[in-house]
Amino acid sequence: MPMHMGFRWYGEGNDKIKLSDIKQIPGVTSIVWALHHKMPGEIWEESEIAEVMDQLHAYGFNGDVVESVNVHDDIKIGKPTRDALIENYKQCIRNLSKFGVKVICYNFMPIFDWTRSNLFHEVGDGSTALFYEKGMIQDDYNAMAKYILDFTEKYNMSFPGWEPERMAKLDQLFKDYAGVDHEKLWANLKYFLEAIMPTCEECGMKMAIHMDDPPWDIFGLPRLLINAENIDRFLSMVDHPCNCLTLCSGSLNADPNNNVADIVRKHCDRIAFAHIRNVKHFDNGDFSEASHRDCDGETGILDILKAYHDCGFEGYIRPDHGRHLWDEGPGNVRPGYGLYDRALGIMYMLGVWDMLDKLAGKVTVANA
Ligand code: DNO
Repeated sequence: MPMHMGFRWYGEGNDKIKLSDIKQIPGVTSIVWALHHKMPGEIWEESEIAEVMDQLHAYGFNGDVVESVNVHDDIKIGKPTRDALIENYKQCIRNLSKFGVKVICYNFMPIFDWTRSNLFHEVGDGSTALFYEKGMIQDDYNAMAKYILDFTEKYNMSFPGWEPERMAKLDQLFKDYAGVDHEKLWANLKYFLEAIMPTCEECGMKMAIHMDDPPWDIFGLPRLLINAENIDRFLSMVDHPCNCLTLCSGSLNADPNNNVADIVRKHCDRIAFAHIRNVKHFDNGDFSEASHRDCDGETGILDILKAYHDCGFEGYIRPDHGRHLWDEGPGNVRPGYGLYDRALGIMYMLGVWDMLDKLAGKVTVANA
């Protein structure tokens, strides 16, 4: 069985890109989706899941991968309320599995999901991309959050992991996390995973933790999924086939010391979901996102794809953030999630993959 090519879609009424657009990109079989109106801790009801699945099936896509079912802060902090919230999480796993979902992507980053200082940075060729200016993400978390939240408010959109309801309580959240250092966070992650593994096993669900983005502590908050050593620790801490990775090449490679291809070769059987994103580094620690073409960044896209191919990867893979091209700009595109560059990324990835198949004497079969 080959790997499954996916495309992230934010849902009817929440994404300008239509399923009929995605259908025209060669090779896509899987829509990576979520119920974006759900707050962390809420149960995803069967009727809500069924509605999305019907939309996907109407175009012949599967909805095997959900990104993300977000984990409530109380679980990450280790508050007494966590047990009830974990029960709700288990119910989400059960409900999703009834509709064929096989992989849940999630993250265990305190307070903030992915973090950038500029959502539309000029790349130099007329396109724009997400940008991280190290100096801007140092002390003032309120200023950073304000930049993101002003944007989402202005353009009437919400970003996953940046729910305004949570962000409104930012100072309180920081207080709640005050006692949570790296070791405490590891312990709380272990507690969460050990509690849900039996349900995952029962349901055939793989939990695929996303890498921390960027892969270092920010604003004094600990981050765990940041390098090969910590990935080893994570996988052995709960050594269960349902405890898997969303190996995000761009998140990890924001730290140029990380070699993603080596991690693929070491842990291929525990990678349920692969995100392919390319990053260009600057000497002062800033980084910009780049096209998927290997030589446009320093992530080693060709080595990574070769590693997946050599390992016989049969999981799900998707292009990650793309640049904003042509008529895409603030107001008409979700930052990082335009149509064009991700479609180009898919063609690049499939071009490489098909050639690797051919060199290995395998026949590539088109999707129906
Ligand atoms: C950003 C994404 C992340 C990812 C979550 C997973 O574009 O890669 O927001 O979905 O961290 O929980």
